[in-house]
Amino acid sequence: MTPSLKFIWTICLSGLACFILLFIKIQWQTTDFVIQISSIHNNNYFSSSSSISDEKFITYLPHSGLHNQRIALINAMVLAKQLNRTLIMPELNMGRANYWRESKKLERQLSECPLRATINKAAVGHGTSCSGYSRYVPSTVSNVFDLSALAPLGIRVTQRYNMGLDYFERVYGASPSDMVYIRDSSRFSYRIYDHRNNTMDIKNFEQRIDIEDLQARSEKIMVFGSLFSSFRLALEKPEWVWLWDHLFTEVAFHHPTVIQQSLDIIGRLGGPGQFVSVHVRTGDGVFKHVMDQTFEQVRSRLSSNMDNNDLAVNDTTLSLDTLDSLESIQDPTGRLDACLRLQPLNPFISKTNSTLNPRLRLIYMATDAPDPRRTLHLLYTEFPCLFSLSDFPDVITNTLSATALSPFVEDQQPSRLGPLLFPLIDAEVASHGSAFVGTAKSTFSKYISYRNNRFLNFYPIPKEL
Ligand SMILES: Nc1nc2c(ncn2[C@@H]2O[C@H](COP(=O)(O)OP(=O)(O)O)[C@@H](O)[C@H]2O)c(=O)[nH]1
Ligand SMILES: *[C@@H]1O[C@H](CO)[C@@H](O)[C@H](O)[C@H]1NC(C)=O
Ligand SMILES: *[C@@H]1O[C@H](CO)[C@@H](O)[C@H](O)[C@H]1NC(C)=O
Ligand SMILES: *[C@@H]1O[C@H](CO)[C@@H](O)[C@H](O)[C@H]1NC(C)=O
Ligand SMILES: *[C@@H]1O[C@H](CO)[C@@H](O)[C@H](O)[C@H]1NC(C)=O
Repeated sequence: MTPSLKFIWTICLSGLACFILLFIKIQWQTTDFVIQISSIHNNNYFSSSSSISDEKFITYLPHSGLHNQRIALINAMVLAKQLNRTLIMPELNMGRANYWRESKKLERQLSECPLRATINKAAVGHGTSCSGYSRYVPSTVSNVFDLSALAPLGIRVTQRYNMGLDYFERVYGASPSDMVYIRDSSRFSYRIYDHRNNTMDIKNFEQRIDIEDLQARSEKIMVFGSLFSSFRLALEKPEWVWLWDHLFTEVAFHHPTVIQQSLDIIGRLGGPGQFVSVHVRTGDGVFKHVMDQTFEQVRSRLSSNMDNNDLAVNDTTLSLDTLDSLESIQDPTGRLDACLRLQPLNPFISKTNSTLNPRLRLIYMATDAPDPRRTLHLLYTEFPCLFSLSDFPDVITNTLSATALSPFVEDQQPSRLGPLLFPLIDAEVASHGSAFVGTAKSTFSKYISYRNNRFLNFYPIPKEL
């Protein structure tokens, strides 16, 4: 027995040593990262780093809202893996969306407009060549997204620190012959297929590109135009389908302020899985239309689950006393306390409170509606235990006053990034519901839905809401 014990000790000790080495390496990399960030404005920083290596790269031009940028990023990560190239991640725009433009124009806009916007707002107004960039807020990708899933998958990424036209020459020492451009002249110009025999439909794209043709290119840097759209990649092989889904689930918003503030709200809602969540998109015309549909689904989810348990309770059995006493509490904090007292103690352990009317279920609503208690008051009347971010004013204050949110905006006072984190906090809280109902066709809802599935896989919750 002694030798095997010795063996175990050896394993443990070498494991520990590896861990320490890894830790030191991570620390070192972190420091390195900080150095890179602090020298964003130092144009010469990278010029010496262009090494003679056979490493090859891909990159693309970002545009549109945050969720669309995220989809493009995930498409690019899958391509990086398929092509065994390092992905040069362009900056993320956390602010108002810029529009898709044909590659050459978009490339020029990205190189000039964000900077111009910080100098002179009028230079990026309507009718200028920079229209659409007045509220562009760049950030590094890792500042916003959790990229820890990439390394174990063998996906290499690096951050692009500015969008200058001479970037590849300056940083990678690339000459024109080292570059290959896959430009797009329309929003849906090319769809990329994962193998030649893939017969999936081209959908609304104009041109087909096979991955084999991209793999055959030997240029050092491959620059795509737009990579946005969930349909950009025609993936048929199970490993690529899996990869896309996996990245869509794992590459999550992980900004420290987002995590802290959403944990705060989740805790006050009784903890993860103690509430139902819903995403109600009201902003655009399209979404306004589906709002009723969303709530119809919430109603049916709430009541069908009660039915399943043979606990059908209709409005006549809803204790009027309970409702009255809840409605008399105007202050959201007091209301939340009262609602929490009605909820099942812990759905992870106990069954639903059999006397709880579905209308009294605790619900967290992520929404883009301004002042939802006023604009969506009918919903609050129907569901007295409905809460949203606006009911947590201290979270809002903390988020707004969080400092040094991004190396790109740290000199901005007040921080321009702060308010842009609200949607991310909404999404994070909603991901922790025991059930989630989203708004049809919203990419924002799709994100929450994937994250909610992930959460439920980690913490299986009894079938009822
Ligand atoms: N605070 C907050 N903002 C939201 C919410 N839903 C949508 N928004 C805003 O609306 C934008 C949605 O645009 P996008 O990300 O392209 O998703 P989609 O239009 O729903 O597919 C988000 O970036 C937010 O600014 C929400 O639940 N809470
Ligand atoms: C993938 O790229 C890396 C870095 O350039 C290289 O070292 C490696 O050999 C490549 N792998 C394959 C299978 O080509
Ligand atoms: C594509 O189809 C041809 C003919 O059916 C077959 O010989 C070939 O192996 C297939 N290639 C791939 C990558 O599936
Ligand atoms: C509601 O429940 C009560 C008591 O169980 C029953 O008498 C009544 O018919 C129900 N009403 C509806 C609309 O289902
Ligand atoms: C269940 O809900 C009722 C009100 O509907 C409440 O009186 C009771 O205390 C709750 N029970 C538990 C165990 O929370």
